[in-house]
Amino acid sequence: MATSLSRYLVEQQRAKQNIPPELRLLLEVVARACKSISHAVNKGALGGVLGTATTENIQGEVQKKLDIIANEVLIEANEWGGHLAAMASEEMDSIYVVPNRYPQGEYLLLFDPLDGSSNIDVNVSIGTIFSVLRKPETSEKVSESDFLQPGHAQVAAGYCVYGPQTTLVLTVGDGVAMFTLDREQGSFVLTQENIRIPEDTREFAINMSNMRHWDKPVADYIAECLAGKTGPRGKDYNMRWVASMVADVHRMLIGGGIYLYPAESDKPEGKLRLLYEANPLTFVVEQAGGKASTGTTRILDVEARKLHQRVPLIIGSRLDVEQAEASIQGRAS
Ligand code: AFP
Repeated sequence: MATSLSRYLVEQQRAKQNIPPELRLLLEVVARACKSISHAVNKGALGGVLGTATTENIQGEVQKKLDIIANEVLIEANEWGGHLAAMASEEMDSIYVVPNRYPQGEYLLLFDPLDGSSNIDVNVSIGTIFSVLRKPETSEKVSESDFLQPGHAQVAAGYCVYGPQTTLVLTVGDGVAMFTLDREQGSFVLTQENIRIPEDTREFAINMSNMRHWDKPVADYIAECLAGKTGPRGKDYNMRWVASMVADVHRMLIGGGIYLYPAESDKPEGKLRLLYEANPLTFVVEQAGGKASTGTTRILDVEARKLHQRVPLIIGSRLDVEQAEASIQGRAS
């Protein structure tokens, strides 16, 4: 019999005591919200959800209607269950504290409700990324500083890709499991456990049109990949760039590869957000045997100083990330 997400979580808790009931509720609610977002994405033009809203988010990016819808779905689904103290999102300037009319729980939830917004209207894979932290015991009244924890403090993380299939990928710090949405049953069904990323691959993902903004070590590393079999890396690489990190990272989770969004001269801090993009994807990738780095520091050890902090990101197959790090740090690889 197929294993549903609920059954998987219950059985994990029974065997390993690693998913207390509040965390299980939280993960089930996030999955339910992803199901609703998946339905909205699927309806597309028929649901009137495509196109741009009139608002901008904190990063000055014009919001798509679906960015706002996905954000609202996640907030509404999660605010009343008693499992959360507060939430933070790419689409909200500051944190959303659970209203007084509901009980407050011990967890904090961060999310990018819809990663890859530029792909919404053109029917290319997009996704939701989420990270779960425990509210620090020292804090009585929840505040933004409670969210500023290093990535290694995450208790759970994952993402949902809305592509040809809707796929939920999850870690609670004990390996990575993947669930596929069965639309007829209306539930996520376990389709792969103990996912491992191939250690060494021939595929990279980077936005080549930004080449003129890269630091020399990054440019040199990519030039070596492009040099192919007769170059220093001794193999022919393939390149992909979906422009939805969640889809690019999912591709490498299954087939291996390396994704880079480095610091660039016009984006010295990088483009991606530490707390709700880089950290959760890194938690998943590390749990699958991969690696993620700024080029000099493990992503999960980066100090979080502000909610919407950006970070340069190199993530994927272990050996490839180590080679990119070595190039950037001027070590022979
Ligand atoms: P949007 O969600 O604003 O489209 O950004 C997506 C993203 O953060 C990441 O998912 C992509 O890999 C990357 O940005 C694409 O960046 P470019 O637009 O520079 O290619």
